[in-house]
Amino acid sequence: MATEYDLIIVNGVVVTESETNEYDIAVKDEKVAKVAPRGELRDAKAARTIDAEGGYVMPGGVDAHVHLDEPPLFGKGSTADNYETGSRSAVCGGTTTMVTFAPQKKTEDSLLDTLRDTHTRAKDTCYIDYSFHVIVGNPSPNALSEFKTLREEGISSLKIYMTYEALQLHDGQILDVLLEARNQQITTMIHAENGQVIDWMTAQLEKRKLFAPKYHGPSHPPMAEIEATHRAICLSEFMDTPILIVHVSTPSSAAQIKSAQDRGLPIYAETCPQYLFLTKKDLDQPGFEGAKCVCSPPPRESEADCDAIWTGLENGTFTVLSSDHCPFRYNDNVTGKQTCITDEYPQGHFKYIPNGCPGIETRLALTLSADRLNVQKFVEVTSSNPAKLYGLWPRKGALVEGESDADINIWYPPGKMKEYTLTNEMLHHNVDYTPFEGRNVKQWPRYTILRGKLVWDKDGGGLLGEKGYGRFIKRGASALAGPRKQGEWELPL
Ligand code: DUC
Ligand code: ZN
Ligand code: ZN
Repeated sequence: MATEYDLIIVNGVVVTESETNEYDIAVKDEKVAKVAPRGELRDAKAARTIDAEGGYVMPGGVDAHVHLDEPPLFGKGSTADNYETGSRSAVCGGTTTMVTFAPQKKTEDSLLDTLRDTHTRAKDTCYIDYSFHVIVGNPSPNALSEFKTLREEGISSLKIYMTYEALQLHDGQILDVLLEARNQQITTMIHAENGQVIDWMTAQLEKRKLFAPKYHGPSHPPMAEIEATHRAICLSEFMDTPILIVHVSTPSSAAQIKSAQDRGLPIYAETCPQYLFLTKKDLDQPGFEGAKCVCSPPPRESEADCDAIWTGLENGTFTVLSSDHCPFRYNDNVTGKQTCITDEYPQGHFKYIPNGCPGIETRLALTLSADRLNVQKFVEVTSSNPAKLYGLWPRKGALVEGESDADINIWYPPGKMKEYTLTNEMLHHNVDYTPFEGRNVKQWPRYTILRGKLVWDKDGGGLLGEKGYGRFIKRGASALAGPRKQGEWELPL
């Protein structure tokens, strides 16, 4: 007799952002075909059955902030992971969809050329499904005119920067971008740090000959983020269009975001594991070691800051928890962290350290192992909300019969996984360190399924997926960040 289903997952505790229940799941033709009360599929025929043994069964992770195969933009080096190694690392940590960046430089006039180039880099090399946000480095009239085509090409979000010489936009340019994004229902992500404050603080530190990695922290003071967050909210309110403030690190920025949300403004926010697990201490390591944790914004002062960021996840201030995987090798003076070690600065100079940390593989396991978020909230911020926010839902981030791709993580049942200490050797990226070395891990995806195919089996061969199985996914408008009002923006007179 022909099999009815390709795969059945039995004895799991299914967790979505809206419920936790004992369900079995049947998969057919890459899709979730049935979600039924436990035992109801017992007579169904399937090519394969996986016994979840009481472990959590969740939608696969959606990581909506990932840098792969990028040129130098954030300091001197270029990213260590390409689409192959980055997506390989992702799948081994339970992430089944990623949204990476297609960066337009200031010297370039077209976003469509950037998009084409990024497609070429990703094509046939990904282990997981993917899409791109465009980074708008030059909002020229031509680039703005291309927003409409971007939407047609399935790109419904972009990122802009309020800092970095190579990318920083001034407020008039930000308004240009927000206006056109509003017209085309594109969600604008904003890196909110005041570039001039950072430059000024950097000059103060240089005058005092303070170059060590730990001075990256004071060169990016909380005030630079707080001021830029406030300005971004004001610009968004003025333009009456949604924004998403990326990688928020300070409690005061989170408080401003919450108060804007409480006023009904469409302000969304993201945080990252760096701001939950790392502090200033991690930047203040012997020798050059602190460079491993140089990212922007930097890890903040104390555990109390991390605690406030966890609270922001719990109370809904943060819509999404992304990795901001921005990988640079440590022992590498050509493209990595040590490019800043030169004849002029034999110990290195913090301002040239490429900004970014790897984390695409550790995001889910570290966050779940921390036991801070309830499991539905965990699914919401790591999978469902990124899918909703960026126009992928319910195809991704959900387990809806007939609609969702069968992207599924099955976690270890209680007591089945031995706790261990994370080391970089366990990971699958092309980076020679993890900023989370030595952290305690109590959970890891045991099985990961992508469009019905078993791509990760931790105890049965590890990586089973294949390079090139990942597909580009065209995205629609955001299901969360819709326009507040329909119609043209009206000049306030
Ligand atoms: N911003 C990012 O989004 N990623 C890495 C560096 C940065 O500043
Ligand atoms: Zn950024
Ligand atoms: Zn980033």
